[in-house]
Amino acid sequence: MTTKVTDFKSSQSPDSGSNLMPRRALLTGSLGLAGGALAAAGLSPLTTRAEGFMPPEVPQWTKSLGPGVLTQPYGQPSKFESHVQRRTVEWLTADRIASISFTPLADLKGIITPSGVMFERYHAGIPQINPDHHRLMIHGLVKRPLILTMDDLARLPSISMIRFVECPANGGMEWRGAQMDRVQFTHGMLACCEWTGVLLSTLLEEVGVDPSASWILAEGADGAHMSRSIPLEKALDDAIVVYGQNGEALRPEQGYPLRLVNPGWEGNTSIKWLRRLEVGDQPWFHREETSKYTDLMPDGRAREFSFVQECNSVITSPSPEKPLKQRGKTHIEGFAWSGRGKIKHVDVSRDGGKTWQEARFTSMVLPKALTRFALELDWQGEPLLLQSRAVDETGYVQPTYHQLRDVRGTNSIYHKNAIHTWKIHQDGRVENVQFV
Ligand SMILES: Nc1nc2c(c(=O)[nH]1)N[C@H]1C(S)=C(S)[C@@H](COP(=O)(O)O)O[C@H]1N2
Ligand SMILES: [Mo]
Repeated sequence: MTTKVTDFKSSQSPDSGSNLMPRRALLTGSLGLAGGALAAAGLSPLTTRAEGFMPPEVPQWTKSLGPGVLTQPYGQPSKFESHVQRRTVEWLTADRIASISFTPLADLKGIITPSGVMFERYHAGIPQINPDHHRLMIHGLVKRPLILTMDDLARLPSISMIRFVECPANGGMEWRGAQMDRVQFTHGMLACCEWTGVLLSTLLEEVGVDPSASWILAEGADGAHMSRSIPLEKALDDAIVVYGQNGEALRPEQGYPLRLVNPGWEGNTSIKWLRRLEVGDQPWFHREETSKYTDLMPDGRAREFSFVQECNSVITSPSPEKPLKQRGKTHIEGFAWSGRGKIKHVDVSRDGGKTWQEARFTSMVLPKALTRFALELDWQGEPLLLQSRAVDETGYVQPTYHQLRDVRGTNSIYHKNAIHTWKIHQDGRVENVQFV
């Protein structure tokens, strides 16, 4: 066996590049030997795709020196991962200044969204803010109005928490029947990061809130001056004024140097580039809570201040981006999340909701955070209608499209959390289908 391996190595010509493909012809000639050696050792390739890249071959990168330290003072993902990127739906917005890009959910590992691929939503582009010049003003119904610098904020007690941020327009295109061809577009206005900053309640203690106060206005320093009214109750609960994301400073796209994060609530309320907090005794009824971010109900009335992102889930593999490449054992994987707390359990159906099986969690189960689930699948080429249905700790069950439309009609844009269906074709291709 050892001799054979040595023979095989010495039989190869030197490879000029690190790519193995040019040697493929050579390898094919030697495969009988390699295959024989493997079989003798009780080994066989797990997939047919492994052919031609099998031990005992030694690839070029193992026989040479690579780039040294500080080749990239700030590291980047491997070039082979360049398909993992934000993407936009071109017809969705007229201009990239006021637009949205989507998180590549199908390629995420674990529950943390890397900062570089978190979805971005701007109403006036990204302001380039010098943190030394940034100020946060807190005023209104308070005893001691304050203007804080970033240094002032750094001196206050900090806290870190892993929480999702989701735009309530996530899935909105599907309300009207647009069947997007990637899970990135059906569900990718969603991300989950570790956020570090100061609890808003800590700041409110510093300024001393007047007993008559009940609402807070948060305003951004971008050209849109984007603003939302937040009930004082949320501000005193878990709202956090954030300067850190996934172990480093916030990214400019995410609000550098300072943003609000309202865990579990409409992403729209998590004001980026935060420059002003005003304490008042009623909401301000600004643009983003009247003209936008309300839900037009079937009776013609509009639901407003629908803050909570209700329980939702989606299968990320298989998905249009992750077709089934071969028959046999694999597993179904996805994300579940709820703006009301922890996920209690997730069921998966292969037959469009007729029968369900409980999935298992493959990550930590944190409140208001993405949670991963998985279920084994032994696929023999039969067509499937895959669905996931999440239940949160309040007992809320993710609705079907039918149930959601019964209550909300067809005029909504926001808060679509219906059970999603992927059709798996016999060739393993995955299609987005709306299935009641
Ligand atoms: N100042 C400001 N804050 C903002 C926005 C904005 O355009 N300006 N967009 C909001 C919207 S609609 C969403 S969904 C979230 C998205 O956060 P992200 O861009 O970090 O993903 O930011 C919110 N905060
Ligand atoms: Mo949003």
